[in-house]
Amino acid sequence: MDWKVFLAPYAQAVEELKVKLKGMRAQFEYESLHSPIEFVTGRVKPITSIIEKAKRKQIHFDHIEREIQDIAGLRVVCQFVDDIYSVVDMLRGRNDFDILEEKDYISQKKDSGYRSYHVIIEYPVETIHGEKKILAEIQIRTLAMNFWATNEHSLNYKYSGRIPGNIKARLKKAAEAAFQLDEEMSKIRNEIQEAQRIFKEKQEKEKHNRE
Ligand code: 0O2
Ligand code: 0O2
Repeated sequence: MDWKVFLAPYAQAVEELKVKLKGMRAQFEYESLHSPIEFVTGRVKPITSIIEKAKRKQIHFDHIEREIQDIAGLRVVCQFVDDIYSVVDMLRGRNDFDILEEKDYISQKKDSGYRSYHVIIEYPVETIHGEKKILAEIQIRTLAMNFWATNEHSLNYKYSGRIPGNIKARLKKAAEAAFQLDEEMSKIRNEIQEAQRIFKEKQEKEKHNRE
């Protein structure tokens, strides 16, 4: 298998979707509105991870395109839990891709403690051989969920997926703390946004005075 050729449309999709999702954030800024998007990242799954996942899930190489949904992966990180649902609504309203599946690991968190909202899309990429529809996974989560998932992911890597029991228990506690943090921040959301608005106005005034 020529991986470079196989992965090319995925790399293009990730770059295009990053521009599009970052563009949504920029539009909120132009209109001086609170952006439900804090930042956007994207990656093409490393070849070794694709092979490992295919083996683990017993997926034949001919079926990778359909059965591994996160070869192209985008991540949208939000400040507040409500923002996640605003982003999901906006994704549902777009005409440049089709949503195939939504996985709500927020109301139904995973056993590990993982929380996030996943949207699987079918995205058309224009190639020199015509249109190719590929699958991509958009993970939408808060800063707190992201902090937890990033650390848990590193530990999983360190322990090759077999995290010792005592650390697992700590991670579950940390997941509960992250959940509480999201709850508290939602409760004082208006206060936080007011503070951010005042800070931004002050910055803009100072910039204006300097020019
Ligand atoms: P900014 O605002 O100048 O930082 P790229 O191709 O470089 O645009 P890529 O390859 O996805 O994007 O880069 P990466 O390193 O994965 O990070 C993507 C963006 O997310 C970067 O911003 C990071 O600064 C931002 N980012 C990552 N972690 C955090 C975080 O914890 N908090 C915040 N606020 N931002 C974070 P940009 O797009 O380069 O622009
Ligand atoms: P990566 O690139 O290392 O993040 P699965 O059978 O669960 O492995 P599936 O069926 O594709 O995979 O679906 P799922 O669980 O909806 O989504 C998979 C992705 O969600 C994972 O990708 C992670 O990015 C994230 N994820 C799911 N569960 C957890 C978890 O418990 N902890 C963390 N940190 N992330 C999680 P990969 O394949 O692990 O790849």
